Amino acid sequence: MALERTFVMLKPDCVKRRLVGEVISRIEKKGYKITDIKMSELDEAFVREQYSHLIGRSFFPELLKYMTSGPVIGMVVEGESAVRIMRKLIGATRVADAEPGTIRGDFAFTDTENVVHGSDSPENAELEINRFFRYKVPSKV
Ligand code: IDP
Ligand code: MG
Repeated sequence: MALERTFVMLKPDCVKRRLVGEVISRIEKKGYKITDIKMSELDEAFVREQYSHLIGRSFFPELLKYMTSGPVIGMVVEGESAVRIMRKLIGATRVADAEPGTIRGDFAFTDTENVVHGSDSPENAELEINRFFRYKVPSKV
């Protein structure tokens, strides 16, 4: 086991459906610490970078429309094996495969609008954290 950090993003449907507290509560109850958080709207360029592995797939236009449909909340989540274990808490990508008890298993009902994102490796976590938080204005206080 290793202390890790991962990037978790509450997607537009999560914010619209008022599931933010529920999802954050599950992350905290598992014992993880949220060490940074920001609400933001994503633009097309961001979504194309974040989901570059899916450009060309038939559902990409739908994914782009969804991810730019409203604000998201990005977080840095820290704890033991945070990358792998957060993916377990989140559940499978496909709604039919997401087990009850996982966030997607309990709340998602389409393959696209699946409530929450979690990085799939420590390397991608660092890339995704930098991508999401890079526009943050440094505090002068
Ligand atoms: P992940 O979010 O579980 O890591 P990825 O394969 O990285 O899954 O896909 C990113 C996002 O693209 C998914 O969370 C979902 O919103 C959307 N997506 C992935 N596969 C499909 C699909 O087959 N149909 C519709 N949307 C999909
Ligand atoms: Mg992924």
